[in-house]
Amino acid sequence: MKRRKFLQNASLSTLGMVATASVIGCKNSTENTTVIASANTAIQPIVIATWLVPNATAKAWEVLQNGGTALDAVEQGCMIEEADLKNVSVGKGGLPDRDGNVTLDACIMDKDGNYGAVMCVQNITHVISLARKVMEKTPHVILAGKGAEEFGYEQGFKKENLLTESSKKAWKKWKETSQYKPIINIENHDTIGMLAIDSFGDISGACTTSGLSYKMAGRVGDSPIIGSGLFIDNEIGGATATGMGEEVLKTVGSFLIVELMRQGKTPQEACEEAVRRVIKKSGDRFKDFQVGFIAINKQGETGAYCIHEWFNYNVYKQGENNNYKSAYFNKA
Ligand code: SD4
Repeated sequence: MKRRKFLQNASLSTLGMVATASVIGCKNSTENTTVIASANTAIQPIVIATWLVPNATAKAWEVLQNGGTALDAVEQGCMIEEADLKNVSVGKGGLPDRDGNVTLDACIMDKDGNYGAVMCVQNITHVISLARKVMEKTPHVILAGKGAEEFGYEQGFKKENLLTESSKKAWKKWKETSQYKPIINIENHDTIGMLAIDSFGDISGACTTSGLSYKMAGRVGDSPIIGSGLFIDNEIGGATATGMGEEVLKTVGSFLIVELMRQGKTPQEACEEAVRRVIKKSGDRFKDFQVGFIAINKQGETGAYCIHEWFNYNVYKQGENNNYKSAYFNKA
């Protein structure tokens, strides 16, 4: 539950230009959302990431402060969660599939629209870096399973057992009933999607996950799929997703958000529209799953929206690392 805590009303004054404040209990979704207004001065570096990941955004911010690129920032930020054994949805310590194997998915996208991804990778913790290697060192954009792993070892990645004792214990407990039922906002949703703008004004993004816990062997969600789990267009902005990957995939949610921003929507409006599309397609099923999006545009404005309450996200901007509760659709 620790990961679910957030700053209920973060120090908005320190954020400077704040359009609408994050106020818990507001009925109106726009009132209930923090939107950092576009700066009328030069672009400020900014990092935004899904869920409560202050250490990850702090790392990314540090990279940006040292003059690093947004690409380096999102990679290094995500690596923090991949190495964190307490995060059971990302990297080492991730919950396994129903056969007890931890399989990781990740993707990364740079300012030039280059993209690299890996899926269903076992035994390598930093799959976000492996995805970057696919992007930079191969003629391909996606490597899966054994091939991705072999490529990783060739590139010097260490072979590791990703199943920790506590994840193994949780899996054994799950096996007692073997019931596969996605649960909203519990520990099977902590995928990190991260977007950053560097001091050059360029945008990059990354997304890394162990996917849904106790998934079928071979299952791949939205996180490593371009346009679904992540999309960046350096002219417009970027978006990334968390939650039920199957539903994000069917809406190509992150690409949709970037295209909506291209048409003039704010990041907040675009996230809200994407969530509404997911809901519309799902009929009544949306009541049983969570999807959340975050987005950023070229001006450094941010947005976030989700189906159900309690999705939260971190923003590091102007030296302040804050966590916000996302506005949400389902007020029932
Ligand atoms: C997936 N979208 O594999 C991921 C899971 C997730 O927070 O976001 N968890 O479907």
